[in-house]
Amino acid sequence: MTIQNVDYSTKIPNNVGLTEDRQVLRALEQWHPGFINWWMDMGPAGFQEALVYLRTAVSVDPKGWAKFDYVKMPEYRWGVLLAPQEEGRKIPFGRHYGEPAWQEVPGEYRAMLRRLIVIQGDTEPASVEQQRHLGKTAPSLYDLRNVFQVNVEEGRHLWAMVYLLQKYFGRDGRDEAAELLQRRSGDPDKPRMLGAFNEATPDWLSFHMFTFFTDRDGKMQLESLAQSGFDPLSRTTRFMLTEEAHHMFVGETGIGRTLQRTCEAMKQAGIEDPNEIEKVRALGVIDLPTMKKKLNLHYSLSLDLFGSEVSTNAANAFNAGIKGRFQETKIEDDHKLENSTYPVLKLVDGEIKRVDEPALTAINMRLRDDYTADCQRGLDRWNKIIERTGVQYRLDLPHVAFHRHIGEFKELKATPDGAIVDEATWQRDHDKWLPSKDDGDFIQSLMKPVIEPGKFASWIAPPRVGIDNKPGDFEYVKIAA
Ligand code: BYC
Repeated sequence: MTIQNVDYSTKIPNNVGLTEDRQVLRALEQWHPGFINWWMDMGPAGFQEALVYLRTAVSVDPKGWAKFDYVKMPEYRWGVLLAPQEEGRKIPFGRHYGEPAWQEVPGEYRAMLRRLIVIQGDTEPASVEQQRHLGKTAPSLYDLRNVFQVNVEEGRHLWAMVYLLQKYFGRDGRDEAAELLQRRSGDPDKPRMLGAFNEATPDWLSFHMFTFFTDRDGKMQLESLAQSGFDPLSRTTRFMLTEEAHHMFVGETGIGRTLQRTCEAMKQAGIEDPNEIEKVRALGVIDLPTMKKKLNLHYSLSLDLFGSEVSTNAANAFNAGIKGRFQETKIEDDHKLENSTYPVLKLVDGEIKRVDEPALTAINMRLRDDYTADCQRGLDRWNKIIERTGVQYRLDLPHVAFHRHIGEFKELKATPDGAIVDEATWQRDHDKWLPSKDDGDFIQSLMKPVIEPGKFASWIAPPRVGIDNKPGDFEYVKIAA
């Protein structure tokens, strides 16, 4: 076995030499049935027997790492795949800057590392649980296949974190791995760990917003863990990022296609004003102001995933060399941040002001700023789609103080423009900024399944190209397998 090729001879495909690592192999094999039970209970409802045209990771070679074929989801080969080890890799930041990367867990950072790995691991099954009912209302077989692809890969990302727990954290790791299968998204007694992963994903617009905004938090967090001085975590997350790109593609193109369809329908019907909501809805498409409300919701929920703007947890993880910044190795500074500052938006005397904070404690804020810039680039592409149709409307990101539950602005009520308002105004107006019950009901009314190959629901345009370059009428999911 080379490091590039995946060993399929064991029950668990891997490129980490599991055959020779009997103890870890046994631990993973013991965990496997629980995972399958969880997948059957909490994975895509109603489609476990369907044949789905899925990609499976078969190598970690960037030039050809996946193969496509029809698979029943419970038979998907969830594997443990790490990016190849970089010879002589050094810790790229923090107080151990320049020392050789760790191949074992440094004792003093054990608890911190375990916590980060568990939090990362917890989000993966959570998202599968959140999305489990979407299959029943998929707008096409193409989209149906995409949600399942995302789901099986989130399952693999859970495996990736469970491997680290089982291999490097002994008994505690095994306990944590078991608990990852016990918490449930939205369960009042055993919720998932982070806020956004306990929210419902009630419809496909939410799913596409989630894969654009929340998977993009995933990208940023994985990018910072990919910098880690703990080499196995770095290598695992680097390979996860390869898969993650498709998830964000699903979100970005899903929203892009929805915008396209709405704008085309408006133009065809001669509707110039995007605020003529009832007229637009009567065309069987989702009006742009409702899409903006969903965007406000998912962006603000995702901002919460970056933790507090000023955080000693984040400073400690950076100092320790455990979690770095986005593209750490490309940043030109001392990578220790002992004397630098970073501007943070804070509430000062009732006003939102920019304040310089020690850069070390502002690590979350910096990552969040990088995230916002990345989101904005996606919005620019969406706005181009709208613009090309000739409809006069622009999407923008709400202010970071809007609708927050974590950090500096959690006690505050602010509009999407960042104006501070009192509780009464918020209560009166929040339906203008966030999806209301009526908006939800309307979107739900459009969520009718379309399962004929090559056909699409009224509210979404077909994709420009198929998955794996398949033709438009390709049968991505054989439902009655
Ligand atoms: N909800 O210093 P603080 C993905 C807690 S998504 C609930 O402000 P810190 C994916 C925090 O735990 C990426 N609790 O924040 C996407 C702490 O509690 P304790 C997932 C929260 O620690 C789509 C306290 O508040 N990966 O992969 O600097 C589909 C004070 O914490 C929240 C990661 O997040 C919240 N939103 O930063 C599938 C990476 N925020 O310990 C997958 C690993 C904070 O005092 N995690 N708290 O009880 C981390 O790096 C950090 O833990 C966080 C928080 C960025 C989440």
